[in-house]
Amino acid sequence: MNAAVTESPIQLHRPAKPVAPAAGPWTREAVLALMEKPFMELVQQAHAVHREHWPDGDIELASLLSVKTGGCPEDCGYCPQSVHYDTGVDASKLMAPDAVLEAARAAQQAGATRFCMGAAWRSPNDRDVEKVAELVRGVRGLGLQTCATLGMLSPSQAGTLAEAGLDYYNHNLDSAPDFYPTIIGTRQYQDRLDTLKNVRDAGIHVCCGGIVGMGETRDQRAGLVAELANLNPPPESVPVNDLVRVEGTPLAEGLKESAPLDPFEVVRVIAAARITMPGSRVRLSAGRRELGDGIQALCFMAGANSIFYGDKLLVTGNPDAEGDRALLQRLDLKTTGQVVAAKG
Ligand code: SAM
Ligand code: DTB
Ligand code: SF4
Repeated sequence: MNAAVTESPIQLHRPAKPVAPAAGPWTREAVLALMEKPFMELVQQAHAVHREHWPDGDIELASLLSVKTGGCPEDCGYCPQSVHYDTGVDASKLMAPDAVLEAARAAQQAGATRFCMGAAWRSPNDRDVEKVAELVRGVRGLGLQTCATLGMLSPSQAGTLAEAGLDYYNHNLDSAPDFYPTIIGTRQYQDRLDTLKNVRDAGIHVCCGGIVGMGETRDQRAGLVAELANLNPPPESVPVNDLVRVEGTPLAEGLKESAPLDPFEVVRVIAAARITMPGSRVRLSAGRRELGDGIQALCFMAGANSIFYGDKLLVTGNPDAEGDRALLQRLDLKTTGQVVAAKG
C-alpha cells in the first residue's frame, strides 16, 4: 500500500488546525437541522470542515482485539456478549500477555497505529485492571497507541491505566438519552458520563460514540451527536457503529421485520459528527461490511477519518484487511501507518 506515513505511531491526537473552543453547546435542534439539510449540501459542508481541520486527509487504522470475551452481566440489547442472550458466544478468561502482544505485533505490521483491547465486563475489579495495565505497557512498548474498553471505571482504576500509558479509553454513550433506556436496563446514562469524567480526569484521551440503526429516529440520532459534541472537551475519537444484527440479541429479533437503516443516514450522522466535532477523529466502526465500498467512500468524503482495521471486530466480522487496503488505495487515501508485512 502507499508508503506515506503522516503520523508516527505513538504521536497522539493532532488535528492540523488547533480547534478553537466551541462557540457554545450544540442543541439537538441545531444538529437535527444539519442532518435535515439536502444530502449533497450536508456532505459538502462536512467535507469543507474536514479539509480545513484535517488537510492531510489520512485515515487512521485501529485494530481491535477481544481480550476477554462473553459472559457479560449487562443486558445491552445489541450485544452478542451479554450473558442474557443465546448468541453462541462462549465466555472466556482474560487472554495471556504473550497472545495479546502477538496480535498487537501482527496488527502493527499490517499497518495499524492504534490497538484497542476490549473486555466484556460491566466494570473490572482492581486485579483485572492491574492485568490490563500490564497489557497496556506491553502494547505501548511496541510503539502502538493503546486503547481499552473495559466497562465502567472508578477514578483510581482510570489512574492505574493512565500510569501504565493508556492513551485512549473507549466508552460509548450509545444513543440519545431518551432512547437509551429502551436498549439497556442494567446501566444508566449517568453511569457512562461518570466513567467518561473519571477517564478524562486521569488524563486519558476519550473515545466515545454510539450506534445507529437500532430503531431510533433521526431526531434521536441528532440527540446522540449533540450529547457527544457537548462533552467538554469533545471526545478525541468518535466511533459511529451501524448496528450489526446478531441472531439471539433482542435488537436483532425485534428488528427482524424491519429493513436496515438507510445507509445514507449513516453518512448524515458522520457528516453531523464532523461538523460539530471538527477536531475529533470520526471512526466509521461496526457495520462496514454491510455498508459496502460506495457508502464508505461517501463517509470518508463526509469526514470519517478512522476505521477499525482487521478481519474481526470483537466477535463479529469486519472487512478483511487486504480489501480495506485496496479500497483506500482505490480512493487515493493515505493512512496513519505503514504496512510492513501484511497477511493475505
Ligand atoms: N463492555 C464494554 C462496554 O460496553 O463499555 C466494552 C465493549 S462494548 C462491545 C463496546 C461498544 O461496541 C458498545 O458500546 C457498542 O457501542 C458497540 N457494539 C456492541 N455490539 C454491537 C453491535 N452488535 N453492533 C454495533 N455496535 C456494537
Ligand atoms: C466501538 O465503538 N465499536 C467497537 C469498539 N468500540 C470496541 C466494537 C464493535 C462491536 C461490534 C460487534 C462485535 O463484534 O461484538
Ligand atoms: Fe457487556 Fe459491553 Fe456487551 Fe454491554 S456492550 S453487554 S457492557 S460487553
